[in-house]
Amino acid sequence: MLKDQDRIFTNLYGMHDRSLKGALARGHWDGTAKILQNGRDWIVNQMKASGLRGRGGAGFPTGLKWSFMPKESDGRPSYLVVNADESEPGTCKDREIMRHDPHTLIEGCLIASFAMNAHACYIYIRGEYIREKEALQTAIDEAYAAGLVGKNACKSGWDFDIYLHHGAGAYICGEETALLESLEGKKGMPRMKPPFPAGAGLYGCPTTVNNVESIAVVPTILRRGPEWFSGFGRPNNSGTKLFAISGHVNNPCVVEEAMSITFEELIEKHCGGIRGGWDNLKAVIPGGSSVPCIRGEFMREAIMDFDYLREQRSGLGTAAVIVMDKSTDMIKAIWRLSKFYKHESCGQCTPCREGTGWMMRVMDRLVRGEAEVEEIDMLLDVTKQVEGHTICALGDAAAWPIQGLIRNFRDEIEDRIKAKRTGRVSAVAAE
Ligand code: L3W
Ligand code: SF4
Repeated sequence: MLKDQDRIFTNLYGMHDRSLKGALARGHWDGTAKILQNGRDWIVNQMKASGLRGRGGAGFPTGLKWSFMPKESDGRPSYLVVNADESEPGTCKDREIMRHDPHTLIEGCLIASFAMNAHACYIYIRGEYIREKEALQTAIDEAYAAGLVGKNACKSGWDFDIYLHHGAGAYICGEETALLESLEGKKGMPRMKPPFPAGAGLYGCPTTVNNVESIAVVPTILRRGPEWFSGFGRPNNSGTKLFAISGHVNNPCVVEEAMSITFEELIEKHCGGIRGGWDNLKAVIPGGSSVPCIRGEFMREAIMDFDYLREQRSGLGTAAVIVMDKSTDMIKAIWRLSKFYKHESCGQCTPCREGTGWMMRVMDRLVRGEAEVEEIDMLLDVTKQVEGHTICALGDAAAWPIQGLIRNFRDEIEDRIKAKRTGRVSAVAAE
């Protein structure tokens, strides 16, 4: 369990002054130039030693990702791009950082950019995040006025500029290469990988794309040491982590905890328990809408980290924990996600463009019980044909929740079809 003194995002609790004055009082921007003086290799090695894995959903090791960037310029500039296009249903952790602790993020941008030899950083913020954009821009302006960024940032001798780019509300622009296309002024359509952004990213230049939380934890890790950070959680799953808990808990919240905390402890300590008690828990989506659900009875002892949840055929994803009690119509819940992914598909590759439509239309019928039982396996087969056969991960994200539904709640789907056929229940209307 995380003690208060080990929290990185202290301003998420109590929400005091988020201005530069407040940030300085909380210890941000303290000795930043000295951190830079340790040099690029030192910073990258510290990040590797901390064990930080990317907080945007994929969990790719951050220090390793930074080490892919060229050490010497080949004439092309290098860039850091911060992915603040937080759009995964259930996910609202980066929003809290930008609202209440924006200077932590900006200081992280400076250090990370320096470590990767980038003089410029772009923060791509979700279109709907208006107040967060304002908070962040105010903080950026304060940092420029105080000489913390800009020419000779923090009197380190390093010139560094930071730009805020406001997106237009498309989920797909959170995919890193679609985000780069969008930044370049084009339609947000994912690129084939490889090449990865480290080789050819923004304007064809070496680029690292990192999630807001991944960058915002950097200054504290470097101040307190990688051993401190890696001391939380299990090996390969280290650090503190923001969890966004929504749904049928008594007190939904965003909270920072030690990685690998059990689900029960997370819910009891921060959310006042499950609505109606633990016996009323039906299912949990532990990592944002892209990952499959897990049945409630397997969740109580679940360890909230990348490796454990992967072993349960789900994932930590963005750590957006969606809790559903027994009042939930699981078929309808997953149908709603299918509708979302169909709407958000950019349409450039056939398995996703056609597959998301197919899946949604079958889900439409399942939700009303108007399908044949055989269609359940047919739908599963379609998800397998989409999964792994698309340009970006949106295809997988559309397939996985349905696979989780069929794996865990096939009985519910079959019961609805049978009940509809015998006229025992009226159809559940799909709105
Ligand atoms: C160089 C290599 N770089 C991988 C880099 C790559 C990327 C990172 C992870 O999707 C997931 C997705 C969502 N050389 C590299 C390399 N990289 N191999 O590492 O890459 P990847 O492909 O594993 O994942 P991704 O495309 O970044 C992210 C899932 O997260 N998700 C979250 C979605 C939504 C949000 C949000 O709203 N904030 O994140 C939840 O599960 O489905 O599977 O940087 O370039 N050999
Ligand atoms: Fe676009 Fe879907 Fe293909 Fe991704 S998988 S590139 S969202 S059509």
